[in-house]
Amino acid sequence: STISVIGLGYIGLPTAAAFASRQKQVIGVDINAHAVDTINRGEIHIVEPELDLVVKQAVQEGYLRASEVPVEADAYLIAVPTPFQDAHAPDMRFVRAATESIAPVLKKGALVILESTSPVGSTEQMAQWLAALRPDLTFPQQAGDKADVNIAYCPERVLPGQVMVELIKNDRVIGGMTPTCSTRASALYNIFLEGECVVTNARTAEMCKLTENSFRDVNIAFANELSLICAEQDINVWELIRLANRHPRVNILQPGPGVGGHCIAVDPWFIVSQNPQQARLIRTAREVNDYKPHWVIERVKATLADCLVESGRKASELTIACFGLAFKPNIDDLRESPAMEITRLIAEWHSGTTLVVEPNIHQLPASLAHCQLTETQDALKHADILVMLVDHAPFCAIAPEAIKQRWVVDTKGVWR
Ligand code: SAJ
Repeated sequence: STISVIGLGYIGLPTAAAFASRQKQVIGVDINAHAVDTINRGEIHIVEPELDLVVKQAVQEGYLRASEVPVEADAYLIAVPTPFQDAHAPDMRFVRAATESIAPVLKKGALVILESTSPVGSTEQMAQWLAALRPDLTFPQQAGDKADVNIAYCPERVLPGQVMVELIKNDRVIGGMTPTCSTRASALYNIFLEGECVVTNARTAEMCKLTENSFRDVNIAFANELSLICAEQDINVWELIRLANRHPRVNILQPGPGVGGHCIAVDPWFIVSQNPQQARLIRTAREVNDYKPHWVIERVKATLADCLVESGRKASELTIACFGLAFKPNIDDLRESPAMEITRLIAEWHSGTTLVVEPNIHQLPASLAHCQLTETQDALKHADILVMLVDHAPFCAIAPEAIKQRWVVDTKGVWR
């Protein structure tokens, strides 16, 4: 039997590789020709620990290949991005395009699984799109358990940076449109899953994914709000949280420069846009977290102002070094990264040099054309102001004696 994964990004490629590593024939499909060529050479176009080896072996042994066009398969997994549009409404264009691309090759007996984070009702919507394009087949919304095609929503919940472990170990929520859909989807994931398949319906599974990420967002917002309060009250927020967390029922997360990535900063909006009246706390948490980068910029500006007064130099003579661009530690993923946004705004406004240290990339993105990418030692030597944005392991390892600068804005509390 053949498994086809549509969308070979941070989720699709590891999933395709996991099936292929269990000796299943997997065809990965992506509209990005560069990704397809790279994978067919046995290489990867993203950074994720261990993924390169698994893909290399799967391609060499002939279990995994990539294609730009969908082919006939027994099971399809759709793992394409679902960003949001203006006013934070989910943008389902990629899911729709992926669904429509498999419709012509869909055969009787196929299983279609949506993995992309999606608003409640998306799986039913996908089934309707398919039914409209394939009147010759029956679907669960019409034929229930007797449908020619089975459909389920099965969200991923892997943590970037630990995908290859979490993909296999985490429990998986399986939301079939019918009990047969759930049974078939569970059997499919059990090919590589060591965690448990927990069965529910499609709508609950859709909401479950959104709930998990909203829970985390609300909790990070709590920590970020504390960091603003503590700055006003002259209290070290990291010490405060350490102390409060000694309580057996308190477990506060860590404040930072804001919330990034393509999940936590996005998914809560799907709940808010569908339930604007009810989702008040979830919306406020998003606003608190989205405000944090702007607060950090204000801190940098205030620090520069102090530095000007004390040093008697001009702003154009001062160098600011930003440590970290990624959306979280020890990865290369810059998507929706608050550190990127902060660095871009600093570089736009600062008349002197802006240095960037990001050990996980080799070239600065175009939006940071005015900055210079450099190494830690160089930045420590030349910068007047240090801005700590991402607690990458090498940054945490910098000895306090090595930091001679008096002017430090530390959003992660690692150089305190
Ligand atoms: N962050 C903080 N403070 C913290 C924890 C995180 O500021 O205490 C920030 C990070 O720096 C980052 C953002 O939050 O900017 C998100 O990072 P994360 O590690 O919380 O989550 P992601 O986006 O890498 O992955 C999340 C995970 N969801 C949950 O933990 C509930 C992952 O399991 C999901 O699979 C993933 O979203 C996804 O794809 O939806």
